[in-house]
Formats: sequence, C-alpha cells, structure tokens
Amino acid sequence: MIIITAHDALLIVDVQNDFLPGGALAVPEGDEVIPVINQLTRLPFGVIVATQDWHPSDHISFEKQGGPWPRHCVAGTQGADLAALLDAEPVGVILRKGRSSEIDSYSAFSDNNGIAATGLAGLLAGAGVTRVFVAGLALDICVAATAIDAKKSGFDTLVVIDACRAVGDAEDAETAMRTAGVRLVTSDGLA
Ligand code: VGL
Ligand code: ZN
Repeated sequence: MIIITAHDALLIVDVQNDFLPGGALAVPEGDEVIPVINQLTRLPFGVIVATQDWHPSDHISFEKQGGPWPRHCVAGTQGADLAALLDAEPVGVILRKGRSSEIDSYSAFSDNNGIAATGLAGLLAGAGVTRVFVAGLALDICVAATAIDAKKSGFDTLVVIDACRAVGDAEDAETAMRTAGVRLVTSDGLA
C-alpha cells in the first residue's frame, strides 16, 4: 500500500467536457476516469491541482491553423469546463494551460518548447510536496507530458493508470513514462 500524506500532490489533468465522449476531442471511455478520481480526492493529499486546457480560438494546435487537433477547449466555452461529475470541492488550485496562440502546452509544468514554466513546480515545492500523483486525460498526451516533467522537476512521480484514458497509443506512452523514471500504479494500491 502507498500511504498518502500532506507531502503528496494529486494532479488532475484536463478532465474537461471536450475530452469526454461526445466532446470535440473525445477520449474513448474518458468519462470512466471520473468516479476513480472522485475516490482519489478523498485521500489526504497536501495539494490537489486540476488543470484545464484553455485555448484561444485561433490556437496553433487547431486543424484550421495547421495543427494536429480539432478545435477544442476554447477558453470560456462549455467544452473547456471541468466535467460536471468531477467533484471539484477538494480541488485547491486550478491551472489553465495552452493559453498562448503560438505554442501549445501539453505539460502542466511548461510549454511544449520547454521554455515558459507555468509556476507549478515552485507552487508544489513551496507547499512541501515531494511526491506527485497524476491522473486524467489524455494518458498519451497531457498526462504523459505532465508526469515526465514532474519527474524532471525533481518530484517522485506516479501515474494512477486506471484514473487515465488514452486518445492514441497508451503502450508507447507507458514506455516513455517508465523510461523517464515515472512509476505506474493503480488506485487500489493507494490509501
Ligand atoms: C490534450 C490534445 C490536445 C490533452 C490537449 O489534454 O491530452 N490532447 N490538447
Ligand atoms: Zn489542447
């Protein structure tokens, strides 16, 4: 068993309407992470952060701008809202990322150039966090990028795999995370 203490943080990545079935960039079974995450948030984490993908309407990642993704998570739209069934009450910090038109930010720690830090690493360290648990959507994009950056930022990093779903290749993402020193665990191993 892994015992959660105040030195642990939970990062809930992009559990937003546009990533749920029926959404603009639907992650298959994305809604299935919600009850698992709602159980995780009952554990005594020192900090719980929820991220939101939060794009301007001309964002570089959109197909119309030559990017890889359909228009999604436009700032202030219903698609960008946190999933209604996610229990947001225990969430202490909301972090909105991908807000520049010019550069995407898969990771909650910095932009995709690895240049502009979001301030999350300092926020966590300042709160006495030494270990970070990551859950949410999508496993192979924003969860993987966030977990790998958490590890690079010096945190012991674990991804709660049953609290994530992938939009593409989960196995490649799992390999990349393991190679980076991220541990993969299941929610039934946490208390
Ligand atoms: C994401 C693709 C584009 C994610 C965000 O949250 O995983 N994926 N923007
Ligand atoms: Zn996005």
